[in-house]
Amino acid sequence: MDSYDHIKKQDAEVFATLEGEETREREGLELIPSENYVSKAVREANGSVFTNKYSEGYPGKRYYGGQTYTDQVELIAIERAKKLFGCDHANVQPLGGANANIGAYFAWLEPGDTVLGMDLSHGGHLTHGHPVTYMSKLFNFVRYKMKDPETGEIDYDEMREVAKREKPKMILAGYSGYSRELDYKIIGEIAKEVGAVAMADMAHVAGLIAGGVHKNPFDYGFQIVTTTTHKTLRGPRGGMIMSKGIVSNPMKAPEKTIENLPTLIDRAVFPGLQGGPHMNTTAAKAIAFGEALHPSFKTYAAQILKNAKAMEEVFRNREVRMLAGGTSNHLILADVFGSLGIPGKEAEEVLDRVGITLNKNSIADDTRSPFNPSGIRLGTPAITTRKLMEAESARVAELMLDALRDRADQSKLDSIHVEIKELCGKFPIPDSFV
Ligand code: DSN
Repeated sequence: MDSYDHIKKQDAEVFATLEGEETREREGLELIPSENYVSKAVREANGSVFTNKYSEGYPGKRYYGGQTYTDQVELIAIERAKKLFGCDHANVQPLGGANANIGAYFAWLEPGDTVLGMDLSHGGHLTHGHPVTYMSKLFNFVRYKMKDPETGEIDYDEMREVAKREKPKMILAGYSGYSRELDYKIIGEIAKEVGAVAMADMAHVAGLIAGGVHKNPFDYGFQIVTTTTHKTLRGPRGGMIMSKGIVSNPMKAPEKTIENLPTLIDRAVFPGLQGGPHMNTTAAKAIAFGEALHPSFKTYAAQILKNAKAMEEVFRNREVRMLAGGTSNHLILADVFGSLGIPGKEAEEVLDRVGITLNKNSIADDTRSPFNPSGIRLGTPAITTRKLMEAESARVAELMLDALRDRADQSKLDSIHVEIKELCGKFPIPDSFV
């Protein structure tokens, strides 16, 4: 356990929550596909003195004094991000993935403009224009879907048709509940045909792209790529926007052209959307990007996929329906209501009781409510960080399905919980990844 000496001395109430969370993470398996365990170095940076500093503006152009080291650390983060993803520009200031997406919209779109994105129940994300978001009131979001939820193939013909009809200013590739890879080449071509900017929200798969096991949208003509820095990328909670184009002085408003996207993005993030960036998080991002540039990250990314495949095989053998017919990335979306008669909410609760954390999730065209949907979503980034391999991943999938089957039998659940704890003991959360 981390020492947290000062917190312990000063604030017993908060200390108790830290202690509880640390035990929960140590003794349970994390299968939420958007979560991961960061290294101690990332956590140290996140809790560092940089949290004290205001740094509105950009390196060399700040509105407050005392920026020698904040400038240095932000430049390190930017250079590493550019190297990792092969682009001209990175804005590392977005406080999260939602801010990154909103910043990208504000950089390029005018109110009333149309965005073509993935249907939300087919895997798209809230920030891609769900009716509950403010963005959906500002911009007009239209949708593309899977052709067939059993294979996961996207209906690219329909995408082209909708794009020609609706004339979007932006086509958005990205998802949080889709288990295949998108065809960036076709999406990039469609965007070009209709004169739209191609933007990828790679939040879920950033680590897979950084590790070279998934394609990089920048290689297929995409102009903007947003991401979170946690999830598969294994950094601190935060966001980032990358682009191709001319990087120029963010203090001067440029003409609205594709080439000027980097500067349009900088100005959209600050002063357009945010105030002071969180420099402690920027330092932690810099460290995480350094870790992702290390050769070992390629092995990590490849193992995430192998582990997901091992779990997929168990689900298939036990005849549990998987959306998109399985997985080609780090996540699986399983229709537990359709296959096992267990609603997603109950499945999540049963698995929590045996030390397995995942989340309930809507499935394509779900008729159940989002709060008690038909599916569960699970993924392998965090267990792969713990160094579980295919055999252990398959065993975890077996134990999950056993727990769901035997959910009324407490003694069976208890023995599954014991096995999960033993597995956690054998595969502790590492402090360092390089
Ligand atoms: N909340 C994230 C996820 O779990 O996919 C997306 O923002």
